[in-house]
Amino acid sequence: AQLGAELRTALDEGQFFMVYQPIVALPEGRAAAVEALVRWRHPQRGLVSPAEFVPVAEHNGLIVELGAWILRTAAARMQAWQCELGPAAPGYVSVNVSARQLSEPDFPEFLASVLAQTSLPASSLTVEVTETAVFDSSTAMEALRAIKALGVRIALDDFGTGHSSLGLLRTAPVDVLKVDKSFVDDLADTGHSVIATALVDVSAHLGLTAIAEGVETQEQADALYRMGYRYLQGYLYGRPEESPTFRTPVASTV
Ligand code: G
Ligand code: G
Ligand code: MN
Ligand code: NA
Repeated sequence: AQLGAELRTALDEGQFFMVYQPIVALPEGRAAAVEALVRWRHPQRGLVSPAEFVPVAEHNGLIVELGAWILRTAAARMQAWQCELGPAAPGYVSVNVSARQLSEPDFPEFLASVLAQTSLPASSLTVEVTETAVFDSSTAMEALRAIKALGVRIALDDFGTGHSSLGLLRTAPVDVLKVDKSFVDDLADTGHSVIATALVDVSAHLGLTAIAEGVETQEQADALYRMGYRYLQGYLYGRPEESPTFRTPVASTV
């Protein structure tokens, strides 16, 4: 309850800020995209993890206002990079959207207004939703279709950790599959590596872009590349930072 009450103050006093982590395209090694992640600089507690406060904000409903701030901030930042860097800018920014936000009836309309206000092309924005958010709500599928109609891409985040359904990949208007870090962590395990291979194959056949998350070592990157992954994200290529620089290439060739 304490943290919940403090979230209101945090929004009013500007204690939140965004960090951005590169999503790298191989073999060139350029930053094809960035994922936007929120951080909270608490005046007493220091940095509080979103793993801690996002569920609280979901519960008390403040995620709608916080999520709106996150989308506006990330879209404006992406637009600024496009102006400053031109073709050297990442292709799109990927923003996490919570189940509660997605279930707001006017969410697609809100997204459209953010694009208009920031002059960001719809194709430069992707929203990340979890499979659970899509399954748990009767209106999520409708929202996804409306988002898609704007020209905004949709990524299914943390794939493989929830009630993963391959059927969902076919029926939901999904463009990007983010394969959860848990598979990448343990590629030495045959079961994990078989699933990671299956997911990149399914993605290719369904016309989805597969992104492997949580890549920390060159060995993992090499193994994922051999499986067919061409988009990787993780500490190996860069931590989430307030002001990332998009040097090319970010990655060494596999
Ligand atoms: O960045 P980090 O690993 O600390 O994030 C922890 C968790 O918080 C992850 O599940 C991530 O998806 C979530 N998260 C981070 N930033 C955002 C955000 O801007 N919006 C939402 N809804 N969740 C976020
Ligand atoms: O749930 P979601 O995938 O949005 O959350 C991404 C989280 O993973 C963020 O908190 C981010 O900081 C974290 N992260 C990104 N890359 C790595 C990595 O290589 N290793 C670890 N341990 N965490 C990572
Ligand atoms: Mn994510
Ligand atoms: Na994820």
